[in-house]
Amino acid sequence: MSELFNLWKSGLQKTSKAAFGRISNILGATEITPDVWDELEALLLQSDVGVKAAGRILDQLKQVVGESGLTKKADLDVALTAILKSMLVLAPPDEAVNSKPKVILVVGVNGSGKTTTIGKLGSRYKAQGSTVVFGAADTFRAAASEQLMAWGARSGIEVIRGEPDSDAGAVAYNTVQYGAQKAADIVLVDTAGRLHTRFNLMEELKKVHRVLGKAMPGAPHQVLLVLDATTGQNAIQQAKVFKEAVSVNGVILTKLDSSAKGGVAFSIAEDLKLPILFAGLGEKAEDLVPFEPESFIESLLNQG
Ligand SMILES: Nc1nc2c(ncn2[C@@H]2O[C@H](COP(=O)(O)OP(=O)(O)O)[C@@H](O)[C@H]2O)c(=O)[nH]1
Ligand SMILES: [Mg+2]
Repeated sequence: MSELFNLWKSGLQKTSKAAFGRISNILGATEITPDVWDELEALLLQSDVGVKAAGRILDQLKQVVGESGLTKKADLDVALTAILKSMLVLAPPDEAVNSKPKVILVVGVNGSGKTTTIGKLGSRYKAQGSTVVFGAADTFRAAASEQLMAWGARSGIEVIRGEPDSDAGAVAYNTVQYGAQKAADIVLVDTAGRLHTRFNLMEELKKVHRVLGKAMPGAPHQVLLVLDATTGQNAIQQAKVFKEAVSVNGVILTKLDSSAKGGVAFSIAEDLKLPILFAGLGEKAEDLVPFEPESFIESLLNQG
C-alpha cells in the first residue's frame, strides 16, 4: 500500500469504525430484508451523511438490487462503492484563470482550521516551485497572525499583516499589492472566523472580498471554505451562511482524522453542491492532501 493511501486509511479510521466499516457486514446477510435497509440508513445517518444524501444512496442501491437482483455481498459492495463515488465526483472549480498572482481567499468559522490549512497549502505550493505570499487578514485575534508567521517562517513564505484590530480589508489589499509587486504565483488570504456577531463577520468577509477585487481585477480567483469534519452536520449549516455571503468555489474538509462524522463529505456534495478540494488528515504540513473520492471511499468501507 502506498504511503498516501495509508494516510487516508488511518485518517478515516474513526468514521469507518463508527459506521461505514460495518456496512459490509450487514450487506453480508443472505437476503436484503427491510430491516437491512433500515440498518443501512441508520449507519449512514450516524456518520453524518445527512438525510438527503442517505436517501439518495439507499434509493440508488435499492434500484440496482431491484434491477439486477444482486444478493451477493461482493456484488453489493461493488455497487455501493460505485454509488458513493459517483456522489463525490463533482466538477472542480474552473482553473483556467491565468492570473499572477492567483488570489485565494480562505473563509470558515473560528477553529475550523483556516490558518493551519493556509500554512499547509503554502508549504505544498512552495514545494511545487511556486512563490507564495500569506496575508494575515484575521486581525481580530493577535495570535492568528503569529500562528501564520510561524507557518511562513517554516516554509520561507512572507506574511503581510497589520496591527492588531486593524482593518482586515487593508491587510488583504496590501497583500495582493505586495504579491503583484513580487511577481508571486499565489496569494493566500487568511480571515477571521469570529466577530461580535455573525452579521459583522459576514459583512467583513464581503468587504475583504470586494477589496481584493479592487487590488486586482478578478480577485479573489478562488474562495475556499474550510469545514471541520468533527462538527458533522453543523458544518453544513455554517457553510450555507458563508455561501450566501461570498461566492465559495470549494471546500477543504479538515480534521477527518479526529472525526467519526466524515460522512459529512457526502452532505457537502449533495446539500452544498461544492467540490471538496483538499482533506486534512492530521496536523502536519504533509497531512493536507488533495481530496480523492476513491481513496476516501475505500478507506471508509474496507476497515472493520
Ligand atoms: N487533527 C487535525 N487537526 C487539525 C487539522 N486542521 C487543523 N487542525 C487543528 O485545529 C486547530 C484550529 O486550527 P486553526 O488553523 O487555528 O483554525 P482557524 O481558527 O480556522 O484558523 C489547531 O489546533 C490545528 O492544529 C487536521 O486536519 N487534523
Ligand atoms: Mg486562524
